[in-house]
Amino acid sequence: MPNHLGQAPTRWARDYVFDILSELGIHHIFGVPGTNEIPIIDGTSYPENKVEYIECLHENIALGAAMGSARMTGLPGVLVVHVTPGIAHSIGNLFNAARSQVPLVILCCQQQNELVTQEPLLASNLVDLARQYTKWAHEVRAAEELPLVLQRAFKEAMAAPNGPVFVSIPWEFTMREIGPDDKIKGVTRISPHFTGAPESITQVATALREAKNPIIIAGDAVGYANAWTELQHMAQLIGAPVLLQTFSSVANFPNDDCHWQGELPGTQAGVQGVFKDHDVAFLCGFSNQAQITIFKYSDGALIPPAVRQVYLSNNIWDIGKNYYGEAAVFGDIKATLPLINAELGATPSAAAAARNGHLAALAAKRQQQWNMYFVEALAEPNILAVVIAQALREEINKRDLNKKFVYVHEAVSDPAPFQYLLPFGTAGAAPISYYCVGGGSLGWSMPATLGIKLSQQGWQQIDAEFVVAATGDGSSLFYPQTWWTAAHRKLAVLYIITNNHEYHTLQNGLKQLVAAYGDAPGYEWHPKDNNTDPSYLRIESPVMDFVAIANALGGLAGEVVRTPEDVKAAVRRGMDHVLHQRQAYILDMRTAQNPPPPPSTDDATGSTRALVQPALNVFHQQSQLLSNAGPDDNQNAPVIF
Ligand SMILES: Cc1ncc(C[n+]2csc(CCOP(=O)(O)OP(=O)(O)O)c2C)c(N)n1
Ligand SMILES: [Mg+2]
Repeated sequence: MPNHLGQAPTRWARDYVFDILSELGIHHIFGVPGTNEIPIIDGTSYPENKVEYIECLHENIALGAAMGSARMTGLPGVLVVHVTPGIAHSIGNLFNAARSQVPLVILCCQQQNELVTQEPLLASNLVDLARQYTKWAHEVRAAEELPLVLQRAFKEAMAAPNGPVFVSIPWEFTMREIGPDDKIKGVTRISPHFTGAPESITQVATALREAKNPIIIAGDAVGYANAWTELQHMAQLIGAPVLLQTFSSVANFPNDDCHWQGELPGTQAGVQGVFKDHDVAFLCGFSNQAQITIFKYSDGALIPPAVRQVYLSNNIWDIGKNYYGEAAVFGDIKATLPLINAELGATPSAAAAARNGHLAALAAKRQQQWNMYFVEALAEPNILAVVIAQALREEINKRDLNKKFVYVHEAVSDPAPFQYLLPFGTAGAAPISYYCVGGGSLGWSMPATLGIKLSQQGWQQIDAEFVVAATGDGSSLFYPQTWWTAAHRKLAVLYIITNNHEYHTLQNGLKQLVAAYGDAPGYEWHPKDNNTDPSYLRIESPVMDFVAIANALGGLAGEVVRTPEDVKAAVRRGMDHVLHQRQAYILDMRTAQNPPPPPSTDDATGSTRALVQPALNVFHQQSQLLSNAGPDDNQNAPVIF
C-alpha cells in the first residue's frame, strides 16, 4: 500500500516472511516476544499483511498452538521465538511435532551476527538445540541469504513427510532495508500425491491375497492423507481387523467401521498378543512403531518373526524401520491404496467375507458391553471417563455438531472411552477431528486448542465450532496460562480436566515396573517398602482449584463436577457457554482416584472390585487377555510413559 506521499512503503527483510505467509494463506504467528523479535512481530501490525500475532505466555504453549493451527489448516504453523531460552522452552512440543510429523516453521532471532562469538547475553548454538527434532535446522549466514532460506524452510516443512523446520536469524538482518520490488517469488510446492511403483504394489497385493489371517495397522500417515475410505475398502476386501498405531496423532480409521479395534497396546506382550496369530501384516503409514516403556529382548520382538510384513508409506524412514519388510511401497497412501485394492479383486473371497461377518458380530457385542459398562459406571461413587465421553457423544449428536467438532486428547490414563464413544465415524468426523501427539511430552493439548479454534476451518472438510479438550490434572498444570490467551483471544473452548489428584499413569507405570523387574534376576527391583502408592505420584496436598486458576488467569468461568449423575448437565452447561457466550469454560471433573486393585483369588472377604472396562479390541481379546490386562484390570491397558 503506498504511503501518504504516494511512494511505495519501505520494505525491510522481515517482510520476506509476510510475502510467504500471504502466498500460502497463513494468518497467524505464535510466540512470546523478546526485543530481538520485535521487528518481525511489528509486521503483524500492518493490516495488509493479514497476519495476527498470537501472544502466548510460554514458548511451549506457542509451539503447541502452532501445531494445532498446522493440523487444522494443513499448512505450516509459524512461530517466532526468542534466542536460547525461547527455543529451549519449546523443545517438549517440538519433540511432539517431530514425532507427529507436524509441519512447522520456527523462526528464532539470534543475537547480532557480529557479536555472537563474544558470547553475549542469551546467545548460544541455537541450531544444535533444535536440530535433532527438525527436518532442517539452519542459522542464516548473511542477510542476503534470507529469502533463499525462508523459501527452502517452508518448502521443506510442507514436503512429504511433513515436519518442523528451524531457522535462526541474526536479528538485525530482519531490519535491513530492501527494495520495494524485492519480494519472494513463491514457495516450491511438491505434490504429495505420488503413487508407488507398480511392481511393489503387485507384491503387496499378492501377499495380502495369500493371507489366511491378515491384519492392518493404520498409522498417522493414513489420517494425514485423509484416506479412511480407501483403507476401509481394503479392510473389507481382505477381511482384516484394523488397529491404529499406539498413541495415534489423529483418528486413523473410523470407529464406526466394524474392522476398527482401537489402538495397538502399549506393552510388549500386548503388541505381541495382537500380531501373534496373523500371517500377514499390512503396515500402512505406521510411524511410531515402538510406543512402549518396558521391553526385554529376551521376551521377543514386538512383531513376532513369523508374521510377514508388507508396508505402504510416504516416508522411507518408516518403511522397514525396525523389521524386514518383504514388500515395500513408497507412495502417497490415498493415491496408492486404490491401486493395491484394484489388484485385490472386486469382492472379498469367501474366507474374507466370513471374517467380515465375524468382525461385525464382535462389533455389535462390543457395543452392548459398553452400553452395560456405561450404565454400571453411572452407579459408581466417582466419575469414570466413560460417563464424560458418553455425555459428549450425546450432546454432539443432539446439537448436530457432526463434522463441526474437534476433540483434543490428553486424558492419558483412560483414552479408550473417548476414542470409542465420540463420533469419530465417517458421518460425523474426519481424521483431524481427533487431536493427539505421538511424542508424549505432556502439555500438548491445552496449547493446541488455541491454534485449532483460531483456524476454524479444517482442511478435511470439518470445522472447529466446538473444540473440547480432555486433559489430566497433572498434564493441565504444565501450561494453565494457556487460559490467558484463550480469554484474550476469545477462544471458546471447553476444557475438561480429568482430575483424579494424581499421576495415575505413573501409578500404573510403577505397578508394571514391579511386575516386570520385581522378580527378574539381576534386577529384583521394588519400591521402598513395596509401596505402590507413593505420595510423590499424587497431587492432592494441597488440592488444586482449577476454576479459580482459570478465573485468575483469564476471568474464565467453570465448575467442579463431583458425581456421575452431574456430568451430563455440566457438559450441557459447558457446551452452552462455549457455543453461545463464546468464552472458554472449565469443567473440573473429579474422576475416580487410583481404583482399588481387584481382589486376589484367596481374598474371601469379597472387597469391592473395580469396574472392568470392556475391551476395544474384541478381535484379539482372547490372545491379549492374559498379557494385556493392566494394573487396573483395564483390558485397554493405556500406555505408560
Ligand atoms: C513433560 C513431561 N513430564 C513428565 C512426563 C511423565 N508423565 C507421563 S504421564 C504423567 C502423568 C499424567 O498425569 P495426569 O495428567 O494427571 O493424568 P492421569 O495419568 O492421572 O490420568 C507424567 C507426569 C511426561 N510424559 N512429560
Ligand atoms: Mg491425574
